Amino acid sequence: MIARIAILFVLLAVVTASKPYKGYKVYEVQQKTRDQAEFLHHLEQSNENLDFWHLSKHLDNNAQVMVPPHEQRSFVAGLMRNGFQFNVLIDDIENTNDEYEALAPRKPTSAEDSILHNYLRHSDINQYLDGLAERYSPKISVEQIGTSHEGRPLKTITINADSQNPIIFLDAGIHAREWIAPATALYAINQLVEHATENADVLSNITWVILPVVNPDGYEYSHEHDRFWRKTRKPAGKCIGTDGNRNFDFHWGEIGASSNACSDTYRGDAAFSEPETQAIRDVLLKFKNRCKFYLSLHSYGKYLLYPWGWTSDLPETWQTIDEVAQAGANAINEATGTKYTVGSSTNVLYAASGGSDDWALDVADVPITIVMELPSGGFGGFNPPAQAIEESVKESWIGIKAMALKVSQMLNTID
Ligand code: 0X9
Ligand code: ZN
Repeated sequence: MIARIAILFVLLAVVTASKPYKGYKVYEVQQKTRDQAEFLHHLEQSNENLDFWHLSKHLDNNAQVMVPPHEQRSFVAGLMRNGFQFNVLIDDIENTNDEYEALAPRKPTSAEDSILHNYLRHSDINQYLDGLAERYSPKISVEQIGTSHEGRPLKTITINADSQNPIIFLDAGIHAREWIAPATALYAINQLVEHATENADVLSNITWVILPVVNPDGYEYSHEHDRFWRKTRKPAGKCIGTDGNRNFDFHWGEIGASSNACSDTYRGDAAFSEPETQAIRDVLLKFKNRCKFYLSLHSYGKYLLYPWGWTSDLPETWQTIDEVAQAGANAINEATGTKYTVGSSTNVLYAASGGSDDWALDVADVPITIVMELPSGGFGGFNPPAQAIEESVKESWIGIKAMALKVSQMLNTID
């Protein structure tokens, strides 16, 4: 009996423990030639154990790769054989996790304080939305637009719910580990609802619909079990999860989207196989013709990206989209000096098909669709430490607001 209880405890510990990252290193790799860029691209596609935190096809734009201990020798040997210059950016990820935890956030004094200094959990985020809807009804409303695989409610907040304005749809957190994205969406909500007078210029003729956490199962999993989890959590073959941003039904399963269920960029068993991507599909189709701007928040890299992600060709209307993205980049640059790179995702980053931005432009007829890759974290990586959330979200909001303003000024000319 005692033995059985002991086994149960061991099993429970294994099931609930966080994934250890002892000895995992992050390498920064310089790509100087086309051949070197090709080599890295091939590695990314072929070795699911290597986690490319950052990879751009542009020469001189360094790649950042997290490598588990058992792969490090062969990874380094491959780099040396191919004449790469590289350095170790993070020597042991586990230590940075400890450093993060040591920087424990202080006790929040209000909801706003909490948003600025903590990565809120999904239930707290939904509670914040529900509270706003109660306080500010009928201007503010909260709808459940779907349910995640594990049963979490996918809630949008609508700001100016009592008017029929053109819509800006903002989402965040399709990739679980990019916590700064939901934090930024929450700050946008806070500004638009609780500081409406200061933001009147982007509220006078626009209705905002915001989904702050697209992938709550993955988000919670990245808090509880594996800090670098990216995908959804629905089992797929012998592995778990689909990359939501490869799961949309537009050139689904083509370039840059893996058919291997264990890959971090798994496209899914079929287009829209995930309840989370279905929810975005349904809400954007419901607002077809009314939604004028779809902005999807990711991290990291300081990019403002627009379609196409499936080809290096540009959409016919790319100049209009570019104008909006440039307005965001310029506003941020003027305010803080931070420089964003603007362009089509295939041309400035890499080709990846099945993305929500491409689908929204082509199928849901949203005239302006942009992916904002927010800045990276303090130690390099996806998220700033909690202490730096405030600075990050405030800077990003300047760019989001400038893009919204540009769209609101264009409403007569875009359709
Ligand atoms: O690869 C992605 O899904 C995005 N980058 S991330 O590092 N956050 O994963 C970029 C998506 C750009 N859009 C398309 N490729 N459609
Ligand atoms: Zn992402």
